[in-house]
Amino acid sequence: MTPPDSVPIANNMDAFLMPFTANRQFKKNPRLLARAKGVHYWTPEGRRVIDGTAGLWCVNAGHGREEIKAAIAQQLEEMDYAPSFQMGHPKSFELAARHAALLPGDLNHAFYCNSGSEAVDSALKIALAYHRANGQGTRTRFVGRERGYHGVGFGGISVGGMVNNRKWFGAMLPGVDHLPHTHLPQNAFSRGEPEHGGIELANALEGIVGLHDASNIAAVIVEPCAGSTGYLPPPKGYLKRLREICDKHGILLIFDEVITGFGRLGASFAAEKFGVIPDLMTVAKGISNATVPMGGVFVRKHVFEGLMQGPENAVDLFHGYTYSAHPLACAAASAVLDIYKDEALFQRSAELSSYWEEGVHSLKDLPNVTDIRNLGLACGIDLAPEGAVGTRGYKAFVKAFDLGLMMRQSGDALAMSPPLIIEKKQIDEIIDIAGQAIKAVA
Ligand code: PXG
Repeated sequence: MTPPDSVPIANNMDAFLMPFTANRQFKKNPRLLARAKGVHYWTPEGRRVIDGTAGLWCVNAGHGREEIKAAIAQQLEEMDYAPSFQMGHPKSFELAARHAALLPGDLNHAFYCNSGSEAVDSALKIALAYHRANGQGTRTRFVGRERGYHGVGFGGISVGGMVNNRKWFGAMLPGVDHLPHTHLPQNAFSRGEPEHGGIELANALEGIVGLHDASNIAAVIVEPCAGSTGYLPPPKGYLKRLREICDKHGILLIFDEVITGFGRLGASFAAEKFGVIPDLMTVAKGISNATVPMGGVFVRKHVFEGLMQGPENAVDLFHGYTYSAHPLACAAASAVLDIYKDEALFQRSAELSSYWEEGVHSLKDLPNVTDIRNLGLACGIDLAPEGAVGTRGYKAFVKAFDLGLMMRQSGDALAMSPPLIIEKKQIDEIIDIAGQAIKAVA
């Protein structure tokens, strides 16, 4: 058959199986976005919606950046595509060198892919391959964390800890344990890093090591600040303690910085902010400002060198994607690095974070608000459930959209993470509309 004409069929939304969406409910009353610039979206009817979430935590430099557009257009003109298997193109090497220079410690080597999910599965595979190449092939187990989100590949859902993302999909990867999540009731309404429980929560890793023996454990993977589950900043000392335990037992530590990377926490990466260097780091989203899909795994020198021990003519890592280091993604990622630097956006995120903190905590006394968390330029707000879990959260999300604010909802937790170019008066507007939405669903 020949492809059909591109004439859209009015009002037929059925053909698109939408991801993470209540398809039938959505299609009865769709929320469509047709245009975006700066910190705003516009609906097809021309109604303006302020982007309180940087898309899905990804448009860190704001929408419609001319510099990124120009870089992508130029790359498209020069060369649309080139493979990265046994050949390469200059922009991929240039980008990796720029990322290495930005990253803390000796996270000096980059593997590229197309999404956060691919980054996570790639990191898990690199960890296994590294141990095997170093004569420790029994290290095959992984440790994730309850309420973790590491994308939707089989590796990612196995180490992840969000029950709805797991329960539909069978046995997943074998050999995975989970640390307890880090949301403690005694830390309610903390500002920034919570005070209590960091060391005890991290020490749970010793229990898992005691159960399986370190010689069987490949890696621990955590989000430095859990994002999708409603934004859970790490309690004080938690990440450092995890690092110590991993070091003691020769276990690789993976930070999933798909959300926390590229400025969200007011530093380049959480690793920099907390002074804890993981062995591997996964990124996506802000790496290309979401213009062209891209993900990556940054690895430390010892991991890279560990993979380079075979004969020189042998493939070092039997893993990669057709679109690894896609030229358009590399062009976009390089242009966005220029913007981050020229506009000092990571610093801007740090400078705005206390204003943001005041704003979000001003919602504390609104009806049904049971907890508020913030770190960097993002927050989570828990609402008391109304009947079935997620009902009140969904209503608040829809109400906010109707009032002109895009927020995220996970169950009855609301999350916000505006573009790093946000201005104070726009933060005021976000907080105002969020407050109205929360009151409206009381
Ligand atoms: N790791 C983390 C920490 C993430 O937040 C992924 C991996 C997967 O990335 P991809 O590119 O495969 O989607 C993510 C993605 C939300 C939301 O509303 C969060 C994500 C994606 C969609 C929605 O919290 N994070």
